[in-house]
Amino acid sequence: MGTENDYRGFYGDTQLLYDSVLIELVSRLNIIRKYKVLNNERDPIENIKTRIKSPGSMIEKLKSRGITPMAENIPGNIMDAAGARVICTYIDDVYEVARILASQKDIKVIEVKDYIKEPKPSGYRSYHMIIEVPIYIGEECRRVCAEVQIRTLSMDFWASLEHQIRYKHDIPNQAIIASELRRCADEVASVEMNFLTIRDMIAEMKKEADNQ
Ligand code: 0O2
Repeated sequence: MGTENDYRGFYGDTQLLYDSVLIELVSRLNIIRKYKVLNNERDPIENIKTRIKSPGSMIEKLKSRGITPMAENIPGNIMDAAGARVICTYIDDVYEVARILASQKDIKVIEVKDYIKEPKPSGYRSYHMIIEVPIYIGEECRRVCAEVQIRTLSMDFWASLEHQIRYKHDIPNQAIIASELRRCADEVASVEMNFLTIRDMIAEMKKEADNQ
């Protein structure tokens, strides 16, 4: 984790682009929440986190692509310098938030990776979008890319723990741990489906009771 000065030192003027695109994204997501609640629907979002890729990770990423690790080489080459993680309550909320964002006419969807339909070999589940968003820097309109990771509480629970464990390199038998983590991912996904079924059962019971 770099300090604010590390970020400023590395990102220079591009930092304003990434700070701004994240402000814009969070604002659009919060408007989705308000609009849902005003329409007597559930707020689909539990919380939103944002980050600008750490200078260390960004330098590694640029080098791995054979690009000189300088801030001016980021826009146009790297699309996940700015990232928002949107934690939703249920799986259907994930797809609803993604659908609404993609439907906004001035947003261009560059890439979608649906690791919910096709989880990663690690067991990781999440819906990833790279989108291009217009932002105004003073009078000038710039189109800036950002990565949006949308996932449920349970997907985030698994990913956060797995991320912590994965960075402990003194694990003697990686294969066993990887297989255990995949098993946990399957169990978490199954519990999540049970919650969804219970939610739908309650809604059905309520509808029947209201009709009587
Ligand atoms: P950071 O900065 O810590 O978020 P690409 O970015 O396209 O070159 P890749 O791997 O194809 O590389 O991108 P992908 O699959 O969209 O995933 C990128 C991000 O997803 C990662 O960011 C993680 O945040 C998350 N992620 C992907 N796989 C896993 C996983 O197995 N476990 C967990 N916990 N998270 C995962 P970075 O790159 O790590 O950087």
